[in-house]
Amino acid sequence: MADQSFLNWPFFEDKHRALHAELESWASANLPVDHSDVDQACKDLVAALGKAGFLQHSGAKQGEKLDVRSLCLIRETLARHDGLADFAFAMQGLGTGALSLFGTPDQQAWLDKTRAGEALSAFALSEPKSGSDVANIELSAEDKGNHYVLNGEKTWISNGGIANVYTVFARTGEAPRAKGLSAFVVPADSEGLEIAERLDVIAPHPLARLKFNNVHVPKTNMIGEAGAGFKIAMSVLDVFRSTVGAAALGFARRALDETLARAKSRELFGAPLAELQMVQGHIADMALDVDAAALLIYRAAWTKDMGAARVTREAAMAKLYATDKAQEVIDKAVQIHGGDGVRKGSIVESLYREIRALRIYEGASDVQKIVIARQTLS
Ligand code: COS
Repeated sequence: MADQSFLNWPFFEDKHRALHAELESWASANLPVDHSDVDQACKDLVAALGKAGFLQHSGAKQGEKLDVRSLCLIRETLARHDGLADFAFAMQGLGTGALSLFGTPDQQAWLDKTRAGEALSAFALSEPKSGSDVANIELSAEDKGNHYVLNGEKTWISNGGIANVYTVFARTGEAPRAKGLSAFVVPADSEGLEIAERLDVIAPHPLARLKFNNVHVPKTNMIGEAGAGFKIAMSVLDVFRSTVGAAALGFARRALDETLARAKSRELFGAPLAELQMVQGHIADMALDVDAAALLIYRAAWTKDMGAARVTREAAMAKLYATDKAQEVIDKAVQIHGGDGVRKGSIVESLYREIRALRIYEGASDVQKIVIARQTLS
């Protein structure tokens, strides 16, 4: 069992400790799931997480508030048990984040379904020519009076192909670059919205390139105001970037756990690995990185929950540090496992593949450095 002493840190309340205990017991009984069909596995996971009540935390209707500490605790715990379960939970939150923060009551009706596990959601921001450079979005939304017409492409869209609803960021053209974007809620069955390509990656999950061919979207589906799309996207990422760090932390804790078990049980040169000082050096580094990442993540989450208008700097620090350090922690775990560490299907081998994308999506490590530097200089 992973170290739980962090739950006594002052960032947490009793409700968080109760949530953690409930989820830990659910995850121990239900995870990991079979990953051989990731589409079906994600649909099943969303249904199960919805039924068990955990998806209630993934969104917030008017009068409610997203609790970032709960989101982080859930992602950390799920990731420790099963990366795909974390993914399924995370997408329900990211995909509806703009609705939780800026949606009208009518638009928020989607949350009833996504939080019950009856609909899947996706966040459609990236395009072939705008991954890190969000202000360069080209997908156009033309104002036609009572509706908009969307044309263009989105790519690297997680849950693409299985989502029931997409949050789509498009160019409405009020001004150049960042000030000319708007956000829309677009049902997956909208005419003209097609899955152009399914994308396969080293730790598979549902992922696709989408094409919008004259997709008609009612004006009432615009989230927030025309031209506010960039700030809406950034506000959503301010909440969810800390949770990406939390998922990385879950992977790192699992890698540390596996390493401790290995170091205590495997003998080398007539004694357990754990007695070798070089192994102890690695374990010290791993434990330190895990605790430091947890401090940054829950600092960011707590700051947001306490009412900070923006946690751009805190969230960027949490994501950057936790994901980069988790990669190092897992690499050490692989090293200490020797041949077993690179054997297909071993736990540390799958962690090694799972962690890599977290240093890229929702703002690559390099982008987080830009964000931190700008915030520090301002
Ligand atoms: N919250 C609210 N507003 C924000 C904000 C935030 N976190 N970040 C920026 N803004 C505002 C700025 O204040 C600025 O508004 P004003 O001109 O009124 O001051 C506006 O948005 C434009 O910001 P900025 O000039 O910083 O935009 P840039 O084009 O330089 O882009 C980066 C900034 C690179 C940080 C942004 O494009 C980014 O985060 N890229 C990574 C995208 C990403 O995460 N992609 C993954 C997709 S999801 S898998």
